[in-house]
Amino acid sequence: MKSSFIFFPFDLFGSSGTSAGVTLLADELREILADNRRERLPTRAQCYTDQVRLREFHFDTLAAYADWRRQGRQAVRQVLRQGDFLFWITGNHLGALPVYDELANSGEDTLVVQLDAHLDIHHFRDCTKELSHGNFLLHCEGTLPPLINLGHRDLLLVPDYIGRYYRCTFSAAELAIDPQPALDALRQARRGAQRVFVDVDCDVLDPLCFPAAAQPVPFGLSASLLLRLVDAIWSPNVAGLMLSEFDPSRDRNDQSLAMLVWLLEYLLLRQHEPA
Ligand SMILES: [Mn+2]
Repeated sequence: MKSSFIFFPFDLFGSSGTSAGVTLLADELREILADNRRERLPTRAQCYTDQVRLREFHFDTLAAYADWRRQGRQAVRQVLRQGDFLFWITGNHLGALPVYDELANSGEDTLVVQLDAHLDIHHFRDCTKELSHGNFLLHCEGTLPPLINLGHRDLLLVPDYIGRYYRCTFSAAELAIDPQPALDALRQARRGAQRVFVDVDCDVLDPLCFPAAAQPVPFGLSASLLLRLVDAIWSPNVAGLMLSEFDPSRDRNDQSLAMLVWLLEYLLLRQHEPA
């Protein structure tokens, strides 16, 4: 199985500036692959270097945006049809909507595990009804796949409303007190689903360890807890990873960039290194 990276620098309707994060990560990945190819000594990276496909979108003109959702869906469909593992790297979280559109109506077979400070189903008086990065799940074309949220910090939404969209949620506060119930639930959930997608919004992390989130929210996850959760989800059924909300203009000494690059290389090894 190959790994297909789609760099989709969409950042309209919230968190403008995150498109630069997508471009930066695309440059980093190309550099890593080129470095790997130049190396003459054996490295672990050899297992994935020739298994990576890379495609980069550009939204430099108004016209390029006109058809963003359909174009995104097409790219997702193509990757999944080829049987590749999908790495969907996008600007704001709304940029993941084409993936959700493609996964809609697939029933119980497909599970999405979101790591996100927000439950993106906001509907309050001061929220726009128009599509935004805070409500985009309400705009999915079709029935949403079953969702699990990890790490939200929501203090407003009531459980009945959340339950309409999420199979279950584990807030950052619950995870801080005891992550075990979430780890157990993930291991069980991944066995029940034929396909699992992991959707990481960078603001799930604590601003102390990840300063470059476009909308920093306090009391986030530590990097090591993020790894524990990802490990609990990871299995051959995981078919894709979405990544969003990295705003490099807020970074400190490339600390957040280094974390994302490390995570991507780590996941490539998990995908391609023989067990
Ligand atoms: Mn978020």
